[in-house]
Amino acid sequence: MSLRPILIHPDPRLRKMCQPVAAISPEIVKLADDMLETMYDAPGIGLAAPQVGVMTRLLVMDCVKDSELPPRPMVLINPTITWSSEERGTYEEGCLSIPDQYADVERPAEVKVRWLTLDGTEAEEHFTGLWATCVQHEIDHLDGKLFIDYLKPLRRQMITRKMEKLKRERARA
Ligand code: K2U
Ligand code: ZN
Repeated sequence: MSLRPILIHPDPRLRKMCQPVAAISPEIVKLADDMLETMYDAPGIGLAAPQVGVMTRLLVMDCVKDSELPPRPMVLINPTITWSSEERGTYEEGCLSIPDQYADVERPAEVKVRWLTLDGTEAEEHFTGLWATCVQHEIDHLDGKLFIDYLKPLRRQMITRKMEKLKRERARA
């Protein structure tokens, strides 16, 4: 397993529509492994393949936050949302590609998602709470969408300017 560098917004690779996974190859298995390690190290509760520069429809998540409970690492390949609740919920979201910026985002409170697991079987689950927020946030990444796209233009622009400054400073370091 190895840590992968996480791309920081703005980056054109974070704005691409990702391609479906065609076959579950050893490279895909290693990518999922590395993404889980990178997510836990960040730390985060979700991570999408474009965030580590791989433009494919794969995401990982583990929204178990209580350290007393066993972790629940999940790998979702070619995920699709098959149902969204009318009811909506608001959560203060962050993003590992937009460090230290948080804003309230409203989304459907519950979603049903279908995906392919690493062993090639179909799965479907009804997500609620933080899991629902996280899986929608990650699937947005696969479509080149970021949580700041739900904010007003001025707020989005301010955050983008801050990230451009951060990248300039990191480049100098
Ligand atoms: O995709 C990512 O960048 C990881 C996101 C996933 C996420 C964002 C918003 C809401 C839920 C999940 C986070 O950066 S992981 C860090 C985090 C942890 C707990 C709550 C919010 C964000
Ligand atoms: Zn994100």
